Amino acid sequence: MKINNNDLATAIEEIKTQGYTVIPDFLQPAQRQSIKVLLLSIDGQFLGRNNFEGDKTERIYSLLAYDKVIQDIVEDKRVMAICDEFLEANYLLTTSQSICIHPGETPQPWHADDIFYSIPRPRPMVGLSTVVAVDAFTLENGGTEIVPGSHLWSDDEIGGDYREGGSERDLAFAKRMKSQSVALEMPAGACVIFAGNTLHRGGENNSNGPRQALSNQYCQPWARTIENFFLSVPRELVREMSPKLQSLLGYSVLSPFMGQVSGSHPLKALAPDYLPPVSRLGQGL
Ligand SMILES: O=C(O)CCC(=O)C(=O)O
Repeated sequence: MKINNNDLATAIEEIKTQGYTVIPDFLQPAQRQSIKVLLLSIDGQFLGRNNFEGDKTERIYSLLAYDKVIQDIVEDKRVMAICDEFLEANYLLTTSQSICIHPGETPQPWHADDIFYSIPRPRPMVGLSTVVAVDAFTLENGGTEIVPGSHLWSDDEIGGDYREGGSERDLAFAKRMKSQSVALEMPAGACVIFAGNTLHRGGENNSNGPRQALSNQYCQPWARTIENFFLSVPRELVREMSPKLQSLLGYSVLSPFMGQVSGSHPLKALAPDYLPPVSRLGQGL
């Protein structure tokens, strides 16, 4: 499969060796335009509630539920081909969100997206993340910063709990990460795809304008997802989605039966007249 000028094999090799790869012209111009219109149309202030989400950063979760244009990006064939390489069959979408970093935002704490899974490092990735530049990422506006090769590091090489904090050790860690990182300068429409165990962060926005991005992330079919899509994406919407999207949202099983619903395949729960067996009790059904 061709991914811009590179082939799929090159992208996979880059993720294996450096922890990430960039697809420069990932979005078609019309797609990017639709995303901009969509994000402007979603009412509400979704400012972050902590330093990780970002006090001056807006996030809209379960983004794929808002529009088909996001759904198409979630199941983009190039991304799926890379997920197929690194994740087990029936992998899941773990989050789908927009990330708009506003002027004045400070850098995010360094982290790996699959930090939640308490499996000692070094270890294979549990997830695979994408960050799509809806606006161009520059050195000034908070483009993603990434530490090449950090997906291979052990817990000892990282140096303990690295999530956040102002202790001397945390500050020394942040300084070391900064010196080893690259700030991704990407044209609008580009996408970085990285292993879930690669250290990275959203950068600080010292520009005058917002830095809009979106991030779809995927995980192993046996891992708990960051977002609970069963509750956030109405079933009537899921019914209209492609089989691949339904599978990504958890209407699938890890063979032979993880994810089953009262002994049945979860797709059966999408039928309009579906009632869980327990609800049929006493109803003569
Ligand atoms: O916004 C970015 O560039 C990265 C954000 C990120 O890493 C996260 O929120 O987990």
